[in-house]
Amino acid sequence: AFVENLLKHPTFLNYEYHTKFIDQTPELFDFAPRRDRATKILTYIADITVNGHLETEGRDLPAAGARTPRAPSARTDAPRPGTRQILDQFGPQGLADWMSEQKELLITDTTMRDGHQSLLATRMRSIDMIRAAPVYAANLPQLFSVECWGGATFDVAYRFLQECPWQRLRDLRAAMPNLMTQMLLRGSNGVGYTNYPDNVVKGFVARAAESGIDVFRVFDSLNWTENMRVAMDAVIESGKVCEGTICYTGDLGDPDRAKYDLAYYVGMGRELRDAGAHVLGLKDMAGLLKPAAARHLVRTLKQEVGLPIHLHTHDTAGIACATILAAAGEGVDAVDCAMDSLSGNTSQATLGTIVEALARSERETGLDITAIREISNYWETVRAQYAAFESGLQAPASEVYLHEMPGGQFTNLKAQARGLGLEERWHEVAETYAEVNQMFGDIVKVTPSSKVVGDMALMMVSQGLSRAEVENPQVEVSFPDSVVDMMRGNLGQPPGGWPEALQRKVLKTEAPITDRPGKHLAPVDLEQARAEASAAAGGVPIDDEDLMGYLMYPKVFSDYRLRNEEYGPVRTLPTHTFFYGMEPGEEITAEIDPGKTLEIRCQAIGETGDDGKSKVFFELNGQPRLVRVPNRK
Ligand code: BTN
Ligand code: 3PY
Ligand code: ZN
Repeated sequence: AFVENLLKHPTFLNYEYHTKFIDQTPELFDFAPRRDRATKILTYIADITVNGHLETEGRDLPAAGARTPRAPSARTDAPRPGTRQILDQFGPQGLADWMSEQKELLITDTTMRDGHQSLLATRMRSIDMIRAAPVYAANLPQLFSVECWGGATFDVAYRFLQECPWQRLRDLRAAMPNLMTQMLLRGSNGVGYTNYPDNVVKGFVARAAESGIDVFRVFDSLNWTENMRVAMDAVIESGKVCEGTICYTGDLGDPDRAKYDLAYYVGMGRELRDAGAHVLGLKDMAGLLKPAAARHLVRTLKQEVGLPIHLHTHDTAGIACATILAAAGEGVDAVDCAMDSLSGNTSQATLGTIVEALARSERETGLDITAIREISNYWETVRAQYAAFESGLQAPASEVYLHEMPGGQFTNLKAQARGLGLEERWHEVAETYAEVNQMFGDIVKVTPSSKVVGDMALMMVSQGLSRAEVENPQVEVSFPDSVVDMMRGNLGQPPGGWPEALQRKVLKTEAPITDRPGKHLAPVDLEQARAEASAAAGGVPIDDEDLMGYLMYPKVFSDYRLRNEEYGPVRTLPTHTFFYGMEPGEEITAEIDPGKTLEIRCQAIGETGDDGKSKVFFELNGQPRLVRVPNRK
């Protein structure tokens, strides 16, 4: 009850919480009785109705119109067998062999992960995905996989959406029994921004496999194979598909960027093959791979490595379809696309367009274009609910060849720049980002290394520091923590190591490490961590999924669990209600358990009393209910 009061308190909700606050705020100790889940959900709705949601305040509103996106109907009762059955029957090597034998271009749909990560700041809620999942299973059984987990989705689910990423995975897995689910795993950085101890990485992979992931795309943010082995071994051990992944950067066609040449990629491809990868991932996270380079690279990797190749690219420059078609011409085995209405710009190539472009060709995909259009129309109505998270990006831009920012970072960094009052100076940020990359020795930029480059670039622009000043030993510079950590060697080693002079300036007398960061991290005592997680979340029981959430993000996880005690299963609310609350006369339903549905009607919003609380009148399954929430407006 103490925690509930704490969470409700305006100071806490405004993120101004500090420890003295507890001592100075005696009303926290007015304990309220324990409440049931329906009451908790009503409290959430009332709070958002009265106060609004912090995340959508001042942002664009969804256009009036369809509030509850309706999924198209599923064609058959029992979905046709798909890649999931091939994996179950023949194992990951059998699946890889099957891939190599297909003439059809195999397609991964990224809408539920990279699509919304790159266009909507990762804010898509599970309920909007779970409605579409059975339609994918029934109407698009020829898909290679559905990327729906990992990357930033894990963190954002807990932190901003107040929902459990594991439950999302289990629900999607159950709704698509014939399709492989796919996740993006940042190697030893798990789904976080820092290296985790080996036993945490292994435990995380084992748990993700158990909860429903079939394909693990494993990469390292510096392309350092050495730092990928723990995660790759764990995937192989789990019996799932290990997609060992090369991140593409630079420009294969530019002799001035010779650090990342064909020999470099072939060398890394062979390392990944020798490390046990079943499939070779080629991850062009920024959308820098030009069609001619794709042709060259795919042809050579197929010959020299021999694994089936799965290509991922972004449409930031507007060229992703051309790149995919070029790769398809050279026999790339699988490619990533997003459903039309969540494709383009910083997201993936347009799925329906690739299917149409290859119709009646050697690489015809076998996917039903009508089914694609129906699902895309559904995503269009879903996207409309998230207007607050649109980036405002109006057009593709060749500027990406200058800054090389990953699609998933672009909109985020823009928002960060806005937060620092640098919105008008965005192109300067982009240029500085490119300079920082050169200063760091021309590195692969993908989470988390991309975040370090972004932190440094924002700092330089906001403080008016030039590259020459940063590099000048005479000029005192206070580097961002993430830069210091990277120069210590804690994200691993880039090809050729870190630039020595800069490293010395950043670290002063401290000696960097040059071997694997995981070697320096003691294994976590998992049972002790479980006890800590439970204590941090008010004594709730912690299962293995929760434990992994806590190990990745201790504070984010604990805060999520504490809010969960306060607000209940808000994941079941319609997206419009979650972000905007309700209007008098409005009615919604929320299925809090299979078959247990709450019918909620908002009757009226009352005045604010002398106690600073507003009354919200509801009808819950026909019974009148009154909820009082503090009015913070
Ligand atoms: C979040 O942390 O942003 C999401 C979940 C909790 C939201 C609570 S509800 C009332 C208050 N208003 C907000 O905007 N956030 C908190
Ligand atoms: C992530 O790590 O989240 C990415 O999308 C990298 O491209
Ligand atoms: Zn991507």
